[in-house]
Amino acid sequence: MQVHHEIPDDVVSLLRVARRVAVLTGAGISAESGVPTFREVQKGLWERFSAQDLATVDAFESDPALVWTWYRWRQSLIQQVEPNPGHAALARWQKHLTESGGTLTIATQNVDDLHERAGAEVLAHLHGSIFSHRCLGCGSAVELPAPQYDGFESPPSPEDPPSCSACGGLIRPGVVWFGEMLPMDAFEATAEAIRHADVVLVAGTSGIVQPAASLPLLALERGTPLIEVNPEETEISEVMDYCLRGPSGQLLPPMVD
Ligand code: BJW
Ligand code: ZN
Repeated sequence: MQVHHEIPDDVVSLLRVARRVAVLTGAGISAESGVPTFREVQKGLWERFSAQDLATVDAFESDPALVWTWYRWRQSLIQQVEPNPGHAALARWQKHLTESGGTLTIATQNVDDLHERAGAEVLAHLHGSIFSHRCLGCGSAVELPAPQYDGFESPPSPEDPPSCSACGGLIRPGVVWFGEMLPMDAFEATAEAIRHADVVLVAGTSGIVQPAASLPLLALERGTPLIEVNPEETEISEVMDYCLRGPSGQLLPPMVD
């Protein structure tokens, strides 16, 4: 593992010749847009809670209004922020590689839509989408517009989730909670992209949450170079060939252009 605060020449050369790039992103790539990450302490109403307290079926079943309101607040916040230069750089690089006959796949653990809004195509949303909904009881998909709260404030009081018109069950966000399976097609597509890549880039993830955190390890089977972009050391830094220490919004544009 080599740790760098600037982009070393051998990374520049590696990226210049890469034709098949697989990217795995996490909450850190959206941090500079103003979307809070999971391992940082939350603010306001949510200060007392961690992702592990809220992102589970048990939490939703025992206090549906609390968990629902957390998701409604996050939907509203995400709608009000913009993609940052990190998202934009990946979108540019994807377009450039695709036009020249290569590929750049993006698999994200994020439930936001900032990669798409920056103009990128996302291969896999490993943990689902915060803007989709389904019934907890019968699984029917439900369309609900995201709320628009004032600024980044939480809603003034907890709101109950709506109930399903077919079975009366509670409507839940279409995300993957702890203890739930990841969508198999998204997981398999990501594994395939990493197995066939000639460079794997991991940006803005703590590498704590499984099984997503183990996906980059598939690159080790073929000795594919692994590059991490993160201001901090992570659970998976040790297996990386290069750890580029800094915010993705600052490091990705010069890596790509
Ligand atoms: C920057 C930056 C900047 C800051 N630029 N970077 C093996 C061992 C132990 C436990 C398990 C295991 N296998 C499975 C488990 C259980 C569990 C798990 O992993 N637990 C861990 C806590 C240990 N996993 C699961 O339950 C998964 N399901 C599963 O395994 O199913 C099989 C099964 C079923 C039944 C029984 C048993 C097994 C599902 C995991 C679902 C995770 N869901 C969440 C919530 C999604 C919905 C929502 O958004 O609310 O997904 S949790 C949360 O963590 C979210 C994220 O996608 C995920 C990953 O977080 P991420 O993206 O890495 O963010 P952070 O906040 O952790 O890190 C941010 C990083 O950014 C940091 O490194 C910063 O330094 C960096 N950063 N600014 C670049 N500017
Ligand atoms: Zn239902």
